[in-house]
Amino acid sequence: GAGGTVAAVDLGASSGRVMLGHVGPNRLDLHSVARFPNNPVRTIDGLHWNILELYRNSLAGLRAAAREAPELASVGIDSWAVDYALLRGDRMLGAPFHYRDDRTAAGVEATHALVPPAELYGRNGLQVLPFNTLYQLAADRASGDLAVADGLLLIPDLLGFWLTGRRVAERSNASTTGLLRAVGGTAAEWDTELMHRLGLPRTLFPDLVAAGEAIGPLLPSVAADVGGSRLELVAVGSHDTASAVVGVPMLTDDCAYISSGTWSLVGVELPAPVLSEASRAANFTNEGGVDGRVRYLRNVMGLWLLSESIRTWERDGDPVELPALLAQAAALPGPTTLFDVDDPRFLAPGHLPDRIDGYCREHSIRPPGSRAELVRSIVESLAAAHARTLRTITELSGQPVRTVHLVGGGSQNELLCQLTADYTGLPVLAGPVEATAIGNVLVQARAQGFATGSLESLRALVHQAHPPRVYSPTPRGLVVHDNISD
Ligand code: ADP
Ligand code: LRH
Repeated sequence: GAGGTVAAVDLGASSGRVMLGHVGPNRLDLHSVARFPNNPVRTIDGLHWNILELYRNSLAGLRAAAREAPELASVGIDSWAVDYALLRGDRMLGAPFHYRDDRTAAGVEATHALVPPAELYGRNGLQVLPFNTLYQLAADRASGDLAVADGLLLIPDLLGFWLTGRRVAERSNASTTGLLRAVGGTAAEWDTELMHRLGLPRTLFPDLVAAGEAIGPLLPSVAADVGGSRLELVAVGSHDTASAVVGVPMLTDDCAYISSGTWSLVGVELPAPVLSEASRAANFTNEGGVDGRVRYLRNVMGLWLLSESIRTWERDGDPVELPALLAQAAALPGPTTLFDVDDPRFLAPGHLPDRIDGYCREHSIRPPGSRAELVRSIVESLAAAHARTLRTITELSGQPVRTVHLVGGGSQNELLCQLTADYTGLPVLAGPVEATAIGNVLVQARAQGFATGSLESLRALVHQAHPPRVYSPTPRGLVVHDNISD
């Protein structure tokens, strides 16, 4: 075919965007038609996503896309993982909880009392994160919310339901619920026995679809509003990290990736999951990817540490210019205070500069003084965590890693890219910034016949359209007081 045009709705934890992608045999052009912040809202019962605003902004973006490209063939939606809405009939039962809400701690204990963690890992292959969907559902069960619900949709599937009236669960995101059996391959199914043991009715969950399958046309009322009467919704890697990894321009199989945004997702792509006891002990995860691939990775706390610090300063009436602040941080002489970015105290929203200070005092290390020092400390500690995680991945998976790709918003952070190269001793290939939207676009384009081939050929197209920027490791004479163990 000669190619065509598709639209990606990509909702990250910090912002959303709608992008138009023109794809052909040798063509991949992308530009954004809408960008909007994603600001969660705390109400009396906890922290929620402003899902209606995200939907309204997504619709406005699709309207702009259809106006600009009347030939638009399809739309695909991805978002952050694990979160969901409960439904009764067609009605959403309250705004979805944010995964950083603290209602789930008891859910982890309650779940592990019913199914021991070692058995759970053998079934779902997931790292224990307190916000995995199954732990959130244990909290909903305890609160009684589950008793009044008859359906559940993960965030991208919820927006897809509002667009088309079709209820599905796309597999890559479903794998982050903890309720899919045997991730890897294209045959992963709901673990009905596990649901039964956890007291979760099978009927809550819609049927699974795979990335690349058509979901359906827009509802007439939506098509009239958006203006794209021929538009259909196509399932993509609806977990943003699944789409991001499709968009990583890896040309060889000795590559690791870091999807760097709110989180740093640090991992490799494998044909099958790693379910060893060592892997469980190191809290590595096996998430389902596009084309049955497995994302073997670990969540590292990520640029949340920086964005939440900035939010604190701005809330206190002090506007912050990120590029200027990063330049000041880069100009500081070392050595820097290194702290464990993955300490659980950093997960919840709040005053992160104070918490980092508290961590340092508790561990008898010098707390960062100025704002620039704090930023340097965050970025350098994050780079050190990237390197530690990559070393462990090589050990646990047996996969050699000679090149590190860093994609997402964090690929614009030169200090982070350079320090990641320095700490790993490996070349870091930075970009594209919009790897997630690119992966979303490419899976739709392949479904429409605008592109063909394996993920490898799609990635070659990404490499050609967005040649990554190379950061070579420098012998900085790093004093590695990296005494943090995994
Ligand atoms: P998410 O998908 O989790 O919302 P993104 O991939 O959009 O995250 O990345 C957001 C992050 O990118 C911000 O928190 C910020 O640290 C970083 N970032 C954005 N713009 C810049 C910039 N101009 N320079 C350096 N870093 C940037
Ligand atoms: C990144 C991400 C990550 C999940 C987290 C909830 O946006 O989807 O892969 O672990 O958000």
